Amino acid sequence: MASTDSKEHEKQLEGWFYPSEEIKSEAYVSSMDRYKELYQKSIDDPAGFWGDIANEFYWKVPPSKEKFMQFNFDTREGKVFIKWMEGAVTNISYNLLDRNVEKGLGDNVAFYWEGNFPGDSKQITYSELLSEVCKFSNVLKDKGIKKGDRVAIYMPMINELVVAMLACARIGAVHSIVFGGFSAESLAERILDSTCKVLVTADGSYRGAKLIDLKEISDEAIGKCKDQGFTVETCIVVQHVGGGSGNGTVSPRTSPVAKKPCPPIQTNFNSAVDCWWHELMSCASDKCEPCWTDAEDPLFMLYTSGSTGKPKGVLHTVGGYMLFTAVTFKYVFDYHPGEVYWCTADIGWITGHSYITYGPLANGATSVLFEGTPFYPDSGRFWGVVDKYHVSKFYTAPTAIRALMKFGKAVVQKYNRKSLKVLGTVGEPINPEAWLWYYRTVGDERCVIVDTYWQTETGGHVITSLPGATPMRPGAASFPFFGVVPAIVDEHGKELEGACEGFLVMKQPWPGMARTIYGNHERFERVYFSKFNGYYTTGDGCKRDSNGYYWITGRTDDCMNVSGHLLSTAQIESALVEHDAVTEAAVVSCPHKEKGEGIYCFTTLMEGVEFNEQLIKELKQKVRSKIGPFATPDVIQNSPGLPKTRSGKIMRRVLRQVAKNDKKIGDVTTMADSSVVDNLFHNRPHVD
Ligand code: 6R9
Repeated sequence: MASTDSKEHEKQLEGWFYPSEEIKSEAYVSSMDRYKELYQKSIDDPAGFWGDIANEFYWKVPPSKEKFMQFNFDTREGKVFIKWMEGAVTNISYNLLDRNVEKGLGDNVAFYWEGNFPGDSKQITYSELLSEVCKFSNVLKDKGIKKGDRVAIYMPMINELVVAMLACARIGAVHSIVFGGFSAESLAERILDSTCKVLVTADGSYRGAKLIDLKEISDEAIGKCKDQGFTVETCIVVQHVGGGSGNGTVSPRTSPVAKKPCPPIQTNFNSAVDCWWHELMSCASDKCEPCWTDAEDPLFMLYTSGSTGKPKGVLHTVGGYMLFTAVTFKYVFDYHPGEVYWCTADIGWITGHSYITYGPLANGATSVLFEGTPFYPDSGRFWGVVDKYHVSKFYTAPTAIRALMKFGKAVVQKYNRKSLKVLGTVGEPINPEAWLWYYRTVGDERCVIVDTYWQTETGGHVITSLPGATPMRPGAASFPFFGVVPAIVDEHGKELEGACEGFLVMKQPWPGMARTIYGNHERFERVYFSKFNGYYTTGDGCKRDSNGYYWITGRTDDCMNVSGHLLSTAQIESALVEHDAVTEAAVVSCPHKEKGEGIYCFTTLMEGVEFNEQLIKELKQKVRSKIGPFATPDVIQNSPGLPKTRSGKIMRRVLRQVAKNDKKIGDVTTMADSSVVDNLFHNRPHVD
């Protein structure tokens, strides 16, 4: 016992963990030498490397060798552009569905749907999914949607969400999915930016015991669009919780807590705009010839927070994204046919797009699609679902791991979990304590952990470990994926060698990289390519150790990572100053035990306004309704004065120290009035 303990201690001190022989023996890439060999090929011969992968897909017109990768990252040389396989013709829904059915996988389960309420579950096979996608493609066409049109999707985690996105892809329409936690205002802003004539939603969804009234929020968003002079012509509503009128084919969801059907919700139905999904589907044909698209035609857009308040509609295209999500899914999770995979993310974020829908389906995989939360009906839910479907590859976020840690081991150990082999993490840097808990308590020291670093803009994993190859270090994203060439630069844009720390940039494109910001290519160039000439700037800080491992240190711009969600400080500030009582607001992140980063707001009030509990409540509500509940501030501090430079710029660096209650504020010689800082420290509210 003593010797195991000391061995354990040593291992932990060194911080190295190794994949087991069992994992190695079945891995596609089973050593670092093999990884290096494949990586080198991907860099030396992109057309050969990606050409082999492209050959596994169906192309109406195959990619030509000369046109595999074309790009310009240097604004001094002209417009920034990124193209992969331009001129090749394919359809991604055909490759995800028809091709797999033709290969004989038609009866394989594509998704085990697990509802919010235990016992509420169903499954959909590849053939069934194909038929539903064809039907909904015909519905969309019938509603006037043509190639290139944008379709907004605001849905819970249900099969119909996957159907809607693949139907868009089938007819060449561009889906714009808005996460179901966003407010009506955020939904309207996104519909307006991309002028979506059709919105697909559901009557509602339960998350734990809480009902989210998606239709009501959709109605409000449609109203806000109208106020701006834009008409959403059609709103297609899935009857998921059994709300409203119409010939419901869906039985109301049953709450195990109440042991009776959930109370039906009153769904407002405006027959000029609203249509029930099941009514349209019941008379649609299940055959639909795909629209043959160029590899560089748009596939979808997804909004992500920017340094300014306005979200960016990041645009991805068909061909490169298909190859990249397929290949990263296969290698990073080491997915083998017959295994069950589960990504707990919401499809409303990029993780769900790439690693619930596109990557897994491109591989003919079987996945779990989960509507609920990790804590409902209790904090053992994840492991219960893992056992129920014999999940072997599991993918979640550090914020979920940290939240589960506090419930202790027993609730995890109640479940078998023997099916698990690879445990993935994504969304933010994982602290070693959470990593060790994931490794020991969830994975029984038997499973491999893959820490996958990537972004909405990168489309798929760019820095990650591989299950059978990479010796693991808690907190290190490890090494670049095939085709990805990272560099670390100093603030002058000089590339640093060997062990170093600086800004993480990329030197050349990989197939899954974003091509532009929808409707604003100039912003794309400014945000990602103007800081360091010739490089794609990720916005993240990074350190490389003497073994060549990459460790992401967090955002270097005005974005915060709250529970794995990127939020811009400017967006929260503009919500706060909309309140009549506030004249100025400054928002910074502060360390938070579960969320990784919390939201700390400094507000300067109008003369004569009293700062009290009621006002704090109103300000929090303001942010919730402008952005969404996940952006609710953790702390609001009354700040009659803010630290500013003589030129009037708010010194956030100083505010971050106040938020942390750390008096080491550094050089303040440029500060106009340094007495404000003492006041801020003095008046810090009590924070847990
Ligand atoms: C996939 C996704 C992107 C930002 C990114 C970085 C952070 C994501 C990470 C990570 C450290 C990891 N991030 N994965 N940081 N280690 N494994 O989350 O996309 O929502 O666009 O966020 O998330 O800061 O720049 P997105």
